[in-house]
Amino acid sequence: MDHWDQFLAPYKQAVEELKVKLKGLRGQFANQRFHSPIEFVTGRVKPVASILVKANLKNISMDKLEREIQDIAGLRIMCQFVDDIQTVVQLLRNRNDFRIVEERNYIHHKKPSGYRSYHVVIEYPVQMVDGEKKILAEIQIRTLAMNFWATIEHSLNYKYHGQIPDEIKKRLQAAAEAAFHLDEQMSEIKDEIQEAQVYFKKNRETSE
Ligand code: 0O2
Repeated sequence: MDHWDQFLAPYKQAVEELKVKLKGLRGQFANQRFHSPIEFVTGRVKPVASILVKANLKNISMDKLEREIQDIAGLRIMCQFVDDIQTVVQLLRNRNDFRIVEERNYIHHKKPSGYRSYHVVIEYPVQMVDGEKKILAEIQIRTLAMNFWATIEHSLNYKYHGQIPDEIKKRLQAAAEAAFHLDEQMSEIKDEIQEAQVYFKKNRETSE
């Protein structure tokens, strides 16, 4: 096993475990026939190249990676409605299998790029063969519209090596506002949408 495999092993374990746990929450809501505040969950371990770029950018020495790069293990929870985000955050606060270290609300305080999301940094204990290892993981919680925007902006950032031309930047900022407006509109007809979803699900179940 090389140095990076060894370093990343607890992070890989944590991402797999957390994906199961968070997807489990979604399943529990579905079983109880409640609206699930969780639409879907994804997770990834940050690639070594990205860890090195971030460390370089933020002047973080190799011995401080574990503490200072908080999203080596990253989970993402997508929600249908903005209100669902607080419900999910509360669900996370109520758990006792990890400890919340920090919360960053980029919904009330959007980033200059237009980025909106709620970040929760947790300390998660992983059971390894040589004992328990506590690692940091970042859970990003956002609506489907916020996720759509962030995914597009992330690929443009990659394409332009972090230097998106001003004209495109402006369009992205406007698109972020449009996405937020879409979320607001959907929230206004939330009850109507949820009723339709329950009706749709019932009908599908009886016809199966
Ligand atoms: P990747 O490829 O997603 O892993 P900083 O990076 O300094 O802004 P910090 O302290 O690392 O911030 O924490 P923050 O901002 O809570 O979390 C960083 C992560 O949030 C990023 O990870 C992205 O996933 C997401 N993010 C933050 N700002 C933006 C943005 O403007 N646009 C998009 N698309 N995503 C953003 P990485 O490491 O950038 O990359």
